Amino acid sequence: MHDAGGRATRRGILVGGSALAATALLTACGAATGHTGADTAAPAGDVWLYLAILTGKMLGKKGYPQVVPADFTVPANATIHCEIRCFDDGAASVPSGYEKVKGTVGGTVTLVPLVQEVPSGKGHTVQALDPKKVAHTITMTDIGLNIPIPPLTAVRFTFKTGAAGTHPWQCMAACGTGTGGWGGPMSTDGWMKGTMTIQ
Ligand SMILES: [Cu+2]
Repeated sequence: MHDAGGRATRRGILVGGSALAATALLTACGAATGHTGADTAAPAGDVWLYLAILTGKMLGKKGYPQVVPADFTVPANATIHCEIRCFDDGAASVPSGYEKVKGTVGGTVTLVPLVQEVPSGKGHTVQALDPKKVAHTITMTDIGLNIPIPPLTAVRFTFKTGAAGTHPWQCMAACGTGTGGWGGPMSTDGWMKGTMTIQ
């Protein structure tokens, strides 16, 4: 399932013809230990993690937004600088509380608008989003991490990992198909749910 999704993603991007999105995607697929971001400085030894959120339209699979990669690995006992570029332009309803940032260093995320698919400016730092402006979340209940993600935005934050283990994540914004928007990608591994492995 994950492999099939990944192949569909890469094919969809190439068909879509978006070089910028493809660049973001390839970066995301690197899943990023030790990769230094070109546009943001980090202290040596810190770890970068890049994720992208692509739309069903980009992927050629209507109604199926996808976090790419949905399964990713980060080192144990490390400081992780994460950027999630959300190319989705629409919001979805989110249960009360999931619009709040939880589990990051400082309890905040920095929101940088995407202009022509590229982060533009320094953005602004928040502890929560307007609940009506959440497109997706990456939520790991077991470690208390909740990252609300608005449309067409790069979300930047830092978090610290503990011991090795696996942690499932689930999007809590009803971005899928079917009743209440909780079907399709929301209930399918590799799309709006996946696993973070700490090793
Ligand atoms: Cu979602």
